[in-house]
Amino acid sequence: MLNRRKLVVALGAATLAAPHFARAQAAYKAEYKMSTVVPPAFAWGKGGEIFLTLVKERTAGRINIKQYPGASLVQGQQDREFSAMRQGVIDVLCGAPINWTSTVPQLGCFTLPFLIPDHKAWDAVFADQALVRDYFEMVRKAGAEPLAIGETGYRQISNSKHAVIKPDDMKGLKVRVVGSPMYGEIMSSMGANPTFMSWADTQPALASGAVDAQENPLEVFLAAKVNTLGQKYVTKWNYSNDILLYAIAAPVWASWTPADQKIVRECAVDAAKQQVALVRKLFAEDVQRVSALGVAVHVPTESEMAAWQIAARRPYARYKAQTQPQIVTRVEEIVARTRKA
Ligand code: X2X
Repeated sequence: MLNRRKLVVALGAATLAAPHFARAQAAYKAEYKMSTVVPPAFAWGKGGEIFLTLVKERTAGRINIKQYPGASLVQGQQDREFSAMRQGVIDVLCGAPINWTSTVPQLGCFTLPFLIPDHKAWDAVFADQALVRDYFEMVRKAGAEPLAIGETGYRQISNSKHAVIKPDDMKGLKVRVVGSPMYGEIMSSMGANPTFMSWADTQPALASGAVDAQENPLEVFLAAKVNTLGQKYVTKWNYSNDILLYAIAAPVWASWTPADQKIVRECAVDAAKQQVALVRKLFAEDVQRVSALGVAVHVPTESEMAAWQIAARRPYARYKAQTQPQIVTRVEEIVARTRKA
C-alpha cells in the first residue's frame, strides 16, 4: 500500500515545481461529452458535429468533444439533459431549451406559440444584443456558459387522419408533444389530446398508431422519414421555432484557459452560422420535398393563421407570465417593428 502522507508530499512537490503546468494539464479531460437529440443526418445534429470538428482543429486536439446523439447520455430522455449537465454527466449542450424547461422553465421564453412568425422576425430578435445578453445571463445563472445561438427550425404539425386547416380539425387528435408542458396546453386548447413522449419513443408510437399526430420541423420530418410512419397530412403553421443553444457546463468552462475559451466560443459562433444556413436552406425546400413523398402539405392563408393565433391565446398568456415576461415583451416589440418595415 502506498503511504498516504508520502503521496501527498510528492504531489505537493510536483505542483510546487510547476504549478501552472500541473494545474492546466490536470484540468483537461480526455473527452468532453456532448448530447444531441438527433444525429448529424439532421441539421441540428450536424450543428453539433460542425462545432466539435472546429474545436478539435482550432485547439489542436487539446479539447476533444465527442457527440452522443439520441440523447444517449440520458437514455434518450431528452428532458433530462440540463439536469444531467448539472450533475457532470454532460459537458457540452447543443440543444433545444424546450427540452430543458422542466429544469429551467424560463429558457423556453422564445417558443411561445406564434411569437416569432417568420425568419425576418427571427433575425431581428436575435440580432438584438441586449436581449441575447439577458437570455445568456439566465443560462449562466442556471449553470452553463452560453456560447452561440443556432436554430432548431419552425415546428409543423403532421397527422395520419385528415387535413388540418382550422383549429377545430385538431379535435380529438392524439398528438405527441415534447418536453415543455406548454406544448401540451397548446394542443388541449385546440381540443386535441396531447401526450408527452421522448423523440426515441415517438417513432414507434407513430408507427403503431398509438398517437395520430406529432409536431417537428419538416427538416426532421424528412430526415426521420416520418411519412413512412403513417403521417399523411402536414400543416406548415410555423407555430414555434426554438433556438439551438450551444453551451458548456460551468465547471468545465472554468477549467479551460482564457485562450481556449475564446477559441471555443468562436467555434460555436461559426458552427451556429453554418447550422442556421443549413436549416434555412432545408426550410426553403421542405414543402416541395415533403409533397413529393405523397404527403398533403397545407400552407395556411393569413386569415387561417389569425385563427390559429387566437386558438393559442390562453397558453400564450400563461407561458408568457411563467417564463420571462420582460424578455417576451421585448421580443413582441421587435417583431412588431419588423411587421411595419
Ligand atoms: O423530440 C423532438 O420533437 C425534437 C427532436 O424536436 C426535440 O428534441 C425538441
